[in-house]
Amino acid sequence: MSTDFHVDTGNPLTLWCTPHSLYSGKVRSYLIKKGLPFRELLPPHPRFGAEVLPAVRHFVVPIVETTDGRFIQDSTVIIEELEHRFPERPMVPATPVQRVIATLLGGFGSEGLLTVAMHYRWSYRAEQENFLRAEFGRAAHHGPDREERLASGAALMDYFNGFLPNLGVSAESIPAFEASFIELLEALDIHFQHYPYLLGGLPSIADFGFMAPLFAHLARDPVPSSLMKNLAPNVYRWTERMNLPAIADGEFPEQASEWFPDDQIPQTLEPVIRLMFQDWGAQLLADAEFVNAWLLANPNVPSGQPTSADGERRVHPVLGEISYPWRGVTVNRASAPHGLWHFERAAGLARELEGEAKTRFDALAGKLGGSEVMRIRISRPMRREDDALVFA
Ligand SMILES: N[C@@H](CCC(=O)N[C@@H](CS)C(=O)NCC(=O)O)C(=O)O
Repeated sequence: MSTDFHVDTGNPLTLWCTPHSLYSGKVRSYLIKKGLPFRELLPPHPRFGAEVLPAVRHFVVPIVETTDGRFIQDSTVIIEELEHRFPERPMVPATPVQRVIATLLGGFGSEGLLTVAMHYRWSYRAEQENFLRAEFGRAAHHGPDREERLASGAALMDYFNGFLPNLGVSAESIPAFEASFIELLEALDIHFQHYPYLLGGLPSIADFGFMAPLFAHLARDPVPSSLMKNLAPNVYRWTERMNLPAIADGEFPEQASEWFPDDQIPQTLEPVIRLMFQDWGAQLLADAEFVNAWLLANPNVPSGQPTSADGERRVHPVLGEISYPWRGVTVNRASAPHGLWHFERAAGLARELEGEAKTRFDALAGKLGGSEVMRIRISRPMRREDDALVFA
């Protein structure tokens, strides 16, 4: 698979995915950059219904099937498990501040930018209807009949389209979400003119998290793709680079294929981190307040119960409704524990920092508007278990 690095896994892994899926884009670029051989299969394949669905018990992608017959769901868990199995060429920074920042950015990409990605896919549906039908069709139907596949795509689209209000998209909030996205594109475009990846010359979990929204939706769907190409061509180029096996890029001939030295965070990344604290932080603070109140009102939730209000296992569990001020508007949306789970993975690492690393991280968070966010505590831990998010 890779031209400059290759891990011999015996047999290739299988990535159950679709080309237009947000979290599949994250795992695909991870497998490519990690140098792990894999093949892709899509849900219309008969083995999906016969073997994958009974194992995972959600109709969902991405799922990685390992050569020892395990099916792993959740893009973050997949990366964690494969990092454990294949420790060569690590994708999680080893130094303390970079590790916290990479985990935070990976979470921001994976969950904090979901609304923007879904907004540009669905609020502009009419302008990109045929493309979306074809893409959703690929996920639902194999075969040469074009009309049949478009019809299958249309049926699936109505289900996903329905997610939008849960994510806080409304006529009032749309201008704020679009402004936040354009600011992020601008900050990233400057950074990617200096460096090929978020943490320098080597991709990390930060880049893979960002690939979730920035590839399948925002770089591929016609309306946001045109916006990204015109406003932030370096970001578009990064999405291409992230799907190439080579780590080095000829545009940066002097760049060593490694993370920034001495645990540094470069100046060009600071505006991106500031936007993360501001824009994802507002949601995390509202989610944390809601979840802590919910846990107070539901003290007898048993360990292992899924983090949905009704206790059911869901791909995107919801505990209730939240409402919070952000960028001059009110966002009304579902409270999404998955975002807090991501955040807590980073916040837990931040709390373990000691000495000079702690001083440096606290100073960086303070300078970039993150002190209040970094104080968030959830009164009960959450974990992934049996392919679902549960209370510990
Ligand atoms: N937390 C999961 C989310 C996976 C997910 O949302 N997958 C989408 C496609 S990108 C899906 O299949 N959703 C089905 C559903 O939400 O019912 C992950 O990181 O893998």
